[in-house]
This record gives sequence, structure tokens and C-alpha cells, in this order.
Amino acid sequence: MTQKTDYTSDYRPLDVQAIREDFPIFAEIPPLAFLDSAASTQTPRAVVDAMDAYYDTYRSNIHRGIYRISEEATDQYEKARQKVARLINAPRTTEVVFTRNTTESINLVAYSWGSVNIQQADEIVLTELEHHSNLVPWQMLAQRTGANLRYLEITEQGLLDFTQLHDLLSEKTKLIAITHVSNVLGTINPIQSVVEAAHAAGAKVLVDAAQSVPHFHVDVQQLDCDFLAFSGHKMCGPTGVGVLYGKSELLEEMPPFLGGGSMIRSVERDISTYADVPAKFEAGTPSIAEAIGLGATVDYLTQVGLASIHVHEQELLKYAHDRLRDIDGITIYGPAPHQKSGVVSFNIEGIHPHDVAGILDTHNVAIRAGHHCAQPLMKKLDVIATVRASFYLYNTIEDVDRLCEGLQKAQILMTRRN
Ligand code: C6P
Repeated sequence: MTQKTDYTSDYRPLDVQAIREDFPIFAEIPPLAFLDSAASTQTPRAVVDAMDAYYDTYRSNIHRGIYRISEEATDQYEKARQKVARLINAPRTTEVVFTRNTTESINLVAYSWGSVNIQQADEIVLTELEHHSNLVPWQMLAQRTGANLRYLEITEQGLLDFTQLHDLLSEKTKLIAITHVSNVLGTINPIQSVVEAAHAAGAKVLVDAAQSVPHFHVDVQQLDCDFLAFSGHKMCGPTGVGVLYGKSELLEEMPPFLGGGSMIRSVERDISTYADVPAKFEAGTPSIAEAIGLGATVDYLTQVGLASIHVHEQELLKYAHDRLRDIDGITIYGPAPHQKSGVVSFNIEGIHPHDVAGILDTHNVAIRAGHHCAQPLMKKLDVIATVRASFYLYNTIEDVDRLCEGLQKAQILMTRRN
């Protein structure tokens, strides 16, 4: 089952040097080759400015104050929601719920939707590519309800094995929870095809878009997914704010996740009625500055152009693969550059990934080493950890060169030590 999506239709070349000037950290630490954006990105000045403006000029709580600065804060918070809805082409702004991060968005669905839609012997289909955030909430739901988890496996190239999908789906399947892009292998999954198959079997689809929304244009109407989750901090936005998109008809029928202020219509001594979506899912004072910052992030990414970001990352990926392949004893995991987005995972024979990371750090090259919160995938790859370099709009060919030079130095150092 394959699907071609053109992520590059409105592409124009990036002026990476100008982009780097938007990010204060590159002036602060000039030699920094930051290759860990899949964990958390850097922040452009415009996003910090938007949050500073809130704190300096209209800080107040939202949805309750009957005075000017509170109305301004409410207005900016709701404008951020509109911007996010436009970014992912959500049909309605009310289908965008602000959460803390991808993890919370997925937990919200697992608790709320899961509590009324999953019963004993129902099946939830996951894939071997999932991050723990899209595994553990479903394991917890399965333990609560007696439902079963089924796994779609990956091929040797790190692509999903779609030949298995139809055998996995049955009238018992209630949900497929799948990542759009693997945070370890970078594999871009053909979500539209998965959604078509799931819907034909009467199942819903939740897409973990933590590694896709930041990197290319994601359109929830085109995907026709039922839920989609992502985090602000992986797309140049602040920490502490994330998004859950859900189709209206599903969100409206779901019970609240957390109870408290802001999510109610009326409260009696023994019972309450709840606010409409999205307020029903935003109990308590939300991350106001962060949501406003996320709005500024959407403006920034839209102005740069997600198609351009994707093409730039593709160039870096291709170059990185070519250069890494020349290093002795290297194993690169996952598919070819054109089948993936933003990350390259690898190991070098005889050097532990943590040692690689430590040595690269001494050369001001920041990468991630470890299991990347994907332990079942590590088991499948038969490794305990990998080294992972991940790219974003501010990375350059020189960053890749510095990575490769650092790896060669690591090899020399380790050979001398042994
Ligand atoms: N991956 C990485 O270095 P949170 O922490 O909730 O913002 O994102 C969780 C998450 C969910 N799904 C995917 C595909 C992810 O990549 C992540 C976060 C980071 O790969 C931290 S482990």
C-alpha cells in the first residue's frame, strides 16, 4: 500500500543564514551545530517577543476577566487557536484543543474516548515505530478494559509492512494509533491509506504528528484522521503547550479528561454540566503565554514556508546519508532519505552511542543518543541505543560536515583508548 503526497508544491529556497539570525542561540553559542531538533527545537526571537508582550503588557487570566487586558489575553489565546486550526486545515477552530504536549493529547484520547469506546476483547492497532507516548497510554487503557493490542510490523528497510494491515483489521478493531513520522527512523507513514483501511473496517485513527507538523504541511481534512496530536516545542514554539485535533462529532461525545474550573457550564453540589468543546477539555488556567507563543510560531513557520523547510531537510538528509556512508563501521537505520523526514539514526561499531554523544559535545555538536523513548523499536532493530542526528530549518551542510568530522575524531580517540 503506497501513497504519494507532494510536500513540496509551494517550495522556494531557504535563506538559512537569515533564518539563523532569527534564533538568538546561534549568536550566543556561535560554534553550535544543533542536531537535536527532534527532541526539542530552538526558538526564534519572534516567539519569545510574543510571550514577552503578554507578560509585559497584558498579563492576566483568560475567559473570565471583564477588563481590558484580560479581554486582550483571551483574544490572543483564541487567535492562536485559529492560527493552529488554519495550519492543519481543521474545518472548525473548536476542533483544536490546547494541551501541554503530544503525550497529554494522546492520554486525553486514551482516557476520554477510550473510556466510552473501548471494551473487553476490542482491539487497538499500534505499530512497531511508536514512541512510548503512543504506546503506554494504550497499554494502560488495555489493562483497564481488557482490550488487546495488535502490532503492525516494519520491514527490514524500516517501512511499515502494509501487507499485514488487512489481516490485522477486523470488526474487533476500534482504533489505529500510528505515528506520522518515526522519531527514530524518520519513516513517513502513508496515513491517508491507513485511514482509508481503518474507516472501511469501522475503526478510528489517531495520528501522532509530533514529528510531522513541524516539518511539512499536514492537512487533517486530506488525511481524514479522527485525532491528531503534536507539541509546540518541536516546532520552534514554547514548551508546555501542545495540540489535540479531534473531529467535532467525536470531541462532543467524549467525556471530560480533567475536571475543574473553566471546563464547566454549571456546578451543583453533587453534579456538574460541562462547557462546549474545546473548553470542556481545557480545565484550569491553561499555558496562556505558551499558547500565544505557539500562535507566533505558526506565523513564523508559515512565513518561512513548510514546503521549503521540507525540501531543505531533504537536502541535508541526502547529504548526511552520503557522507555518513563513508565512515568505517557505520550502520544507518531506516529507509532512504526520500522516504523519511528530518532524522538519521546510526551506530558506529565498537563505540557506545553515549560515548559518541559525549565526544561530539566536546566539538559543540549536539545530537541525541539513547533509546529515543522507543524501546520496542530498539528491540526490533536488535540494538540497545542509537545515535540520532535530526535536522531543521536552521541547519546547514556545515553542521553535517562537523558531525562527520566529530565522528571520525571519536573513532580515532576510541581506537587509541582500546
Ligand atoms: N520525542 C525525541 O527526542 P512530548 O514529549 O509529549 O512533547 O512528545 C512525545 C513524542 C511523541 N511522539 C513522537 C513521535 C515523539 O518524537 C515524541 C518526542 C522526543 O524523539 C523526546 S523522547
